Amino acid sequence: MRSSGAEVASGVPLVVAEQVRAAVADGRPVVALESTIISHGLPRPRNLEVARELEAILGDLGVVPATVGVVAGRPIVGLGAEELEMLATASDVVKASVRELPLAVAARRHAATTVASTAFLARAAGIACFATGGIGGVHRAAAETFDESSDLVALATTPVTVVCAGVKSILDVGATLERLETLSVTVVGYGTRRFPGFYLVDSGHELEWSVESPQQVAAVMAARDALGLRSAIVVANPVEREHQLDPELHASLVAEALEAAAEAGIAGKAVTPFLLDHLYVASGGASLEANIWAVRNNVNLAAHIARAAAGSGGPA
Ligand code: PSU
Ligand code: MN
Repeated sequence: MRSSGAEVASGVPLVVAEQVRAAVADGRPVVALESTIISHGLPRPRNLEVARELEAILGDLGVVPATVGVVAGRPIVGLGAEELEMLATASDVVKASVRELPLAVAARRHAATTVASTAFLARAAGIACFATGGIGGVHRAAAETFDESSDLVALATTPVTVVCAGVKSILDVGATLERLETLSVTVVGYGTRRFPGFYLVDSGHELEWSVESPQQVAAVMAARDALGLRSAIVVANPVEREHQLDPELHASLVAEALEAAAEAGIAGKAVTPFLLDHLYVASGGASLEANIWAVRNNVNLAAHIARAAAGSGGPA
């Protein structure tokens, strides 16, 4: 069942799955999930299994999953099983950040949404909480290429809470943290004052603030809203130590992947999928396992945050 009760803007109906619409209307917990990680970030057929598993983790915790994507030009919040399968298996799925949304909608294309476009569409559907693996940020050669993810801009202007394991470690983590500061994006460590490194527990960068419980995150969200701020809250949640990639292996893999990308002349939005795939192949699949563990961990925490924010999270 579909409802078009929300609109991105007049004329572009945002398709919100009925169970998502009802949960938002009733103030029950909902967590949004992105689809770029499914279509472009994870190898097939594991991508579809993971997409389904993430929805199941939420469901088991009493939270309504809302995976976001664009199917035949229709932006959907709460993809159905067939739509999810299509975005995971079709060969003509474009990677759509915010600026590609109008193109994908007008051309009636299938599109996977990034952190930026997922946050935008989720917020339009009234969803405040969102889980992913790692957010985009400043690429290492940004001083020459100007390559910065538009995730940063979206986080500056979209009042959602994004649970992530840091930024992708293929990026310039320090520069990304500086940009998040410039853009007034609230960043808080979950149970740590070390900014996590996506595949790693610790990126080597410090955080000034940490929280210890979902209830504390919910309190920060409430304060942000009470202050009338429109920026995102990034909850940096480290992968469990037993699931992290070996830090030494990680360092050599990333250096190798960056070299391969430069040699192959990869640029623009193809950079992230190329590097992730290179890491996957070069690590014999180990990077994939760490990636999946990080996402699971984030989805689990996002569920508890959404429950706390909805007032069903139990005692503080
Ligand atoms: N992290 C991953 N896999 C991914 C991404 C992040 O482990 O596929 C995706 C997210 O959708 C993120 C996007 O929003 O990459 C950023 O891409 P870019 O750097 O081109 O903005
Ligand atoms: Mn880019």
